[in-house]
Amino acid sequence: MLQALEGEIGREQVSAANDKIACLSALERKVLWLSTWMIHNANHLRPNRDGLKVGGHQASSASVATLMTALYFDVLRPQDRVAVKPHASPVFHAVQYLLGHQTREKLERFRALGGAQSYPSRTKDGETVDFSTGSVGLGVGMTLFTSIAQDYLRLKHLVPTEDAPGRMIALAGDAELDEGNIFEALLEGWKHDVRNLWWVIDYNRQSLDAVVSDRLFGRIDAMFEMMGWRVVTLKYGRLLEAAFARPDGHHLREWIDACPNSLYSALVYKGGEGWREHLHRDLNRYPGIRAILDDHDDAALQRLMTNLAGHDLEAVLDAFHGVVDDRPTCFIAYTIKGYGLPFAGHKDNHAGLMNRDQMASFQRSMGVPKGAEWDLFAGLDIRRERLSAFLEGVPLAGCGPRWRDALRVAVPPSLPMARGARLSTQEAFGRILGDIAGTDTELAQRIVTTSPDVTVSTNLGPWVNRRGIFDRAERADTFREEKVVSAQRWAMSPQGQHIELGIAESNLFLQLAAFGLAGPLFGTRLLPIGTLYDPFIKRGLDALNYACYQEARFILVATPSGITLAPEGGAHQSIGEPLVGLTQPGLVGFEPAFADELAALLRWAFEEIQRESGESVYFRLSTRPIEQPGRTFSSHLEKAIIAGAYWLREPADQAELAIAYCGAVAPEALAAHGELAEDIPGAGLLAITSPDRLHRDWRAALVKGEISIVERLLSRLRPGAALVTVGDFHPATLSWLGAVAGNPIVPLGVDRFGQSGDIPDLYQAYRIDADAILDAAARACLLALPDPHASTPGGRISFSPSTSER
Ligand SMILES: Cc1ncc(C[n+]2csc(CCOP(=O)(O)OP(=O)(O)O)c2C)c(N)n1
Ligand SMILES: [Mg+2]
Repeated sequence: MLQALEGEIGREQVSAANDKIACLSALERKVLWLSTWMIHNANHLRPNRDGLKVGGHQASSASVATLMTALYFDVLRPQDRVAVKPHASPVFHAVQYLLGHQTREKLERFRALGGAQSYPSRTKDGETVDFSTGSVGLGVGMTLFTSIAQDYLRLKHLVPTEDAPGRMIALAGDAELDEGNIFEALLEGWKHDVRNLWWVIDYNRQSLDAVVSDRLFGRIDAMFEMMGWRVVTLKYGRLLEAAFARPDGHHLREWIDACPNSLYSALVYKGGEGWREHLHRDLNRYPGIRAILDDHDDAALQRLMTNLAGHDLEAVLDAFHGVVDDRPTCFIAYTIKGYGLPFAGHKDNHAGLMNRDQMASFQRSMGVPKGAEWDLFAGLDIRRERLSAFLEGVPLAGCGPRWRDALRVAVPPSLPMARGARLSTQEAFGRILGDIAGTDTELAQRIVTTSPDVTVSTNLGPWVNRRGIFDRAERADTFREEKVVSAQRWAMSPQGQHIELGIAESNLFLQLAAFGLAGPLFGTRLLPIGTLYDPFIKRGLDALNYACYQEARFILVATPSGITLAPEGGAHQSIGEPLVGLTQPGLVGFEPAFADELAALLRWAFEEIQRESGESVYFRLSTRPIEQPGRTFSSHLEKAIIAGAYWLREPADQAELAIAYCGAVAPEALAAHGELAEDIPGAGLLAITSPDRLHRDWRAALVKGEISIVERLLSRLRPGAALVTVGDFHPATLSWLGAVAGNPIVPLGVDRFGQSGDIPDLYQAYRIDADAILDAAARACLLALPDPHASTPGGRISFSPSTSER
């Protein structure tokens, strides 16, 4: 009786498992069909107005159809997060469509305005996307840093910890592993003992241009194991394993193992006949192999020889479900690029599109009737109701929105001002943050800082001393325990609020991206601040762009900057970075000159990064101590500083000239302005705190037909008055000011670099010192249009050029 019952239960389990496999196989087929059709529709059936290829990657998509089916319809739990290789976007959209999270309209408009995006995009596709991808390698790295963010939140109990942590999963193309950021991330992950991380490598041995080097898997394997990862290799599917088990079958295995990637790919493309010819030539002496060849017609032989585990649903499911601990795991899944499609294995298939005839025969083979191309169930040998019921039970189907709401972190009405007669903005930053660290506010609790080995030299020291370094484990500060005197106290613990990174700026930006998405990903906001040297923004520029594209919110503090770095300069001088601030969507750039400006702006930044339509904020700071204005701070002034500019020295009504300066050159601008007092008594001195905000406001106002802030400021000058702009950056940062009201302009700035020296020498050499400003003022006045209202004809004013020209 008991035995019979057990038998009954066993049979039920088997039948449930079979049912699941049947449903998943049907979905796998559908995913392949829909992704292929989506691309075909976009390229061949939609009206084309510009003659450009729409594109989409049918081969890259087919390569991951099985892996994504297994993940999305069975393995993933709501708390798991995935970065999908960019060019598998059609598969991703097809999966979402089947889960009821994507509309047919969007699929029909794949790659069109408002349609499903070419590459999965948080900002454009919305909720279904956990991580945007596009620039290969970055999405993969992003999962690693998100895992650190998850640990950070859980270990501090900033998020509920009853549920198991999510697994951060990257579905990566094998060629993505060529990107340097992967290696940088791997090493950093090892240092931080990263957990709950899966990288699933679609090992199709093809990149965009070519077939990848032979035996690369060995290198990949060793690399991950060296970093403490588990490596799970999914190589052969069940058909091949069964063939290997036959008499002489091991020769077949050895043959495939030794087969160069290009030959394997070429034979995949050629099909059964090609395999037969080669196997016959190489292994005909083995009776068992001859028997295998005899048992398989060409189609069956092609099926057998392409039966890699990455296309074997059950093998894939076993591998994924086999990992139950939190050790980072790399799955090397052998696949075929274009699997199931006519150009499978062809080395040129990356951007290949099936033509109409190929599509028609593929459609027939898929059993999808004409007109039913978008139907969820057409062509599947499974009942609609059964598949619908299965889909309803998929954990990701009914889990509600993927993005979490997170409460705002309160920001106090003002931040402590760094006091002192002479201060640099970098010093002020360190002091303000150090003061916040000493408070017990929510703001202090939610700030998390990070820096790629320049924590001390960017003045994060006072913050770190008070708030400690984050580590999954408690680690003592040995120097302190050994009573070695040091200004830096670096105890490490899960309570720490600074993430110390190795020198890899790309990691910094991915870390900021991950922490800057803590709200939507985990439901608790963090306020990340990353510091680095300004010139090294360029090192991580693509990762910065990636972070902004995902609408991650963070504060970037770049210091020191420009040639003002002076003796330490030379190779470290930054020139074009303010233009990054000006041109990078999702990032607002500021370059304050004074400590009080920075305090107002930082406070604003903590609000801004939490605003629904806010952005991340970039501060370009300096190590140059300059005399502080020692002023009382009105709310009017505060507003102007945040808006981007204010008159530090008001111009007289209808003034002839204004000097507009930004950042650390304030003393030179003030000195030049002082010298001009005699020749042009009413000249104004415009302090610019954000070329970026001014420029945006100007453009927006032009569109709306309103008066911009900068226009209003410049309207204090007479029409056609002269302008000089100056900053320790490329002159293009401010030269556009001449176009606002048609003022003749002489823009000063730096357009070469590489020289160290002290500030007076460098400012003179690069022509941004007071003399240069005076010369520029003289030239600008010569260019200025005559004042129609002037009492003397000509209206030009002149004054002596600077000492350097005298
Ligand atoms: C940083 C970057 N460089 C270049 C590209 C263009 N690109 C897109 S996919 C690809 C090849 C990817 O090959 P692989 O990762 O093996 O994916 P597969 O198509 O084989 O699945 C390249 C070079 C890119 N998207 N990002
Ligand atoms: Mg590849």
